Amino acid sequence: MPSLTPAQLEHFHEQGYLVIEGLLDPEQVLAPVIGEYEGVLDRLAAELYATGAIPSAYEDLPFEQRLTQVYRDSGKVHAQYFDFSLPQGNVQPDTPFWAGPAVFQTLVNKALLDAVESIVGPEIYSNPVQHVRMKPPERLTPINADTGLPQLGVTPWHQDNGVVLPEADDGEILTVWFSLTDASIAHGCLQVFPGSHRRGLLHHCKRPLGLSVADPLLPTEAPVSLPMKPGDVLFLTQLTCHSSLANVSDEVRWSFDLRYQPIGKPTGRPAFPGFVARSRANPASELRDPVAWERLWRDTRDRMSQQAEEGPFNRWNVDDAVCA
Ligand SMILES: O=C(O)CCC(=O)C(=O)O
Ligand SMILES: [Fe+2]
Repeated sequence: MPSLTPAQLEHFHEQGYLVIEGLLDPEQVLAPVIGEYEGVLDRLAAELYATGAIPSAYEDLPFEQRLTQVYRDSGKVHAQYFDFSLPQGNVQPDTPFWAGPAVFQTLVNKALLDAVESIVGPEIYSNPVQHVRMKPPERLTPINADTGLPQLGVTPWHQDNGVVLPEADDGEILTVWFSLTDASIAHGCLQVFPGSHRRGLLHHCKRPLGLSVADPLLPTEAPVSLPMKPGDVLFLTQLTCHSSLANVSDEVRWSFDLRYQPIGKPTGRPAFPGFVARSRANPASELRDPVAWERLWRDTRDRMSQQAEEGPFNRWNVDDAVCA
């Protein structure tokens, strides 16, 4: 059942974003995900310890401190190890990813899909552009030797439509962002430019921090910061300009960003696998098996690692004058 009220929908369509507080139950929905990732970190720490990359597996540290310490000792942010997506290039037969059952249950969570249904309609496809982002305290994050910047830090201003292919331009891909930990301003929460979705797709440039809206095109009014608690959920249109702040706290900011769209429309990233999350017209087509979901990603990894690159993944030209 669609769950957003007319007033909430109006806010979403007028402003280009909407925060629903307490949509996900932290105990019932988020705790199993956190538990699952504890096992993933355990494996990463054991692997790095076995190869001598870290001096201890830090079994006694709580999750966040352990993650930060493992990244620091190894000099590397192992983001791909935890992500439920693949890199856009150089996929290897053993490229790590994590598409576990607790993650899957979150993607098809009823309360989440009820809210999504209010915007996307009753035929809902899980778009494969999705990430877990565990952003360590910035002062403890290993530096990228090429750029001199933290290996994982602020996300620059962008529109999600800008990071996919033009095939998705006419669609309605809804971004769903939530945090498993406190995402205050100090933790590096998201920021948006309200109403920016009405300006169409803006030119993006390749920057050291990632694809970002060309500076001269950015709105000049003040952005709005969106501090959120675990269980709160943010919805963004595919054209809403957003970014995230640096994590200047002592804790990890640990978020999921998911995307949903009407079934049958291009995803903007055809190399990656999506699935039917909800279909009122054809419930039998819904994917309900977490193992089958994991297999979709494993098969994709196998295919991509055997083929020449399946690019491009976006439309932007590094030489464009507006990016100079
Ligand atoms: O979590 C972040 O820092 C950025 C998230 C983002 O850009 C998104 O969810 O689309
Ligand atoms: Fe984004």
